[in-house]
Amino acid sequence: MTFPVIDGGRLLARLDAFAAIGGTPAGGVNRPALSVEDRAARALLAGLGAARGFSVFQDAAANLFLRRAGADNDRPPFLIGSHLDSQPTGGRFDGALGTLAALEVLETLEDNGIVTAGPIELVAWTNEEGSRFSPGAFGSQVHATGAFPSGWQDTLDGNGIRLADELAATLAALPEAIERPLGRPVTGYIELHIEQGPLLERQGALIGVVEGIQGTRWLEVTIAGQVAHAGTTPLAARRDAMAVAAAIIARLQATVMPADADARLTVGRLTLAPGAVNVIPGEVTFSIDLRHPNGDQIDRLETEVAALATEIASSGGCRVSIRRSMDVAPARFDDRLIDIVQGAAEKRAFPSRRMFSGAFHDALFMARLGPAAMIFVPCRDGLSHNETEFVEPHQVIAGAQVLCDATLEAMRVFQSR
Ligand code: HGY
Ligand code: MN
Ligand code: MN
Repeated sequence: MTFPVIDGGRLLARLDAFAAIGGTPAGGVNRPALSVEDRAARALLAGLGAARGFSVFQDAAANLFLRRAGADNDRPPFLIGSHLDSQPTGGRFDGALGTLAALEVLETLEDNGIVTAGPIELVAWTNEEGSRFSPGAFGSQVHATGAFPSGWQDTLDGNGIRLADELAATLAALPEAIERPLGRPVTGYIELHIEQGPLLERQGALIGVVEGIQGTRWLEVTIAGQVAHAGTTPLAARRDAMAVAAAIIARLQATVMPADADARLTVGRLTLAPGAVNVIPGEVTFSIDLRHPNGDQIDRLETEVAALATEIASSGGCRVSIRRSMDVAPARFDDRLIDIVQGAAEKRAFPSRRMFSGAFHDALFMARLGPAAMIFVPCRDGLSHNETEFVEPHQVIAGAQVLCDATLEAMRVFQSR
């Protein structure tokens, strides 16, 4: 089997073109899921695919698929891809790299007239980030489970805009896309992504052969106290929701991660009401992002958070309520596919290392449907979810080349049985 060389220049130019959609003055990208910017990126991707003769589909979750036919198109497709939505202060590579590298693979196969046993499809998943609408990995979860998360119609973004309305508008914005049913069988899935951490760079490795992803659980904690006058209310009479929230967050930061090197706890969003300088806050809501490689430990951490929040809230005369807004268990990838990725890196003499992912990805859900694996490339200083996110051109090209080689080998193994 020949393994064609991808067109690195074309891929780098594509990354620049997409980075301009929602591009920020600091050189990052603000392309929230299902926004006008997201729709513009989707339209550009669909247009590029259609121009190469790939058929364009989208499902009810607005997951976008570009399909390249194979010899036998009754076989389930092999999927490669990632996501186009970004964090508000995101980087130009998170998600876009894997999506555009997948397009580069399809075009390289087309340029070289390679006929695969079955079809291959690029997928751009809807709302991987979850920063505008919870939960994250929304599109891949709907694809893998065949159902929308319960209560999803009531989900609002920070401006009170409904997820359901933005989803409908996104579907309508791509009338040329053929509608397809949710959750169809796949032969396998490989996703290229930046590591978003420092390990590869520190060890001088070019390729991360990802063996699995840790679990993630998002909590929304609401503290209810009493709105009162800042000047006339003595300490003993205060039910200060902000003072209680601050005490809870300080105690969590002082205890959770120092006690367990594998645990990750982040408070990334906090809102309070009424928000006046001289009024004691009556209500505070804050997010907790909990992660751990071991699912049981996530349960333990959630129990700890609930107990600690209840104790501190009651001592401050406040009530506390906690709601889960995302919950994905750890996933282990397919050993055969991991070995194929490793083999592809070695064939190109790219230094590689095996590793786990601290970030969640759509591959989490795809691992429930069939063989899945991921390829990482380093990012400068391990920084991501940051506008200065950067990947060297040779690292971009190496990652896409390994994606192309591993995909061809995986299709040979998994699609010709
Ligand atoms: O939050 C995550 O792990 C992913 O980068 N969205
Ligand atoms: Mn991502
Ligand atoms: Mn991300």
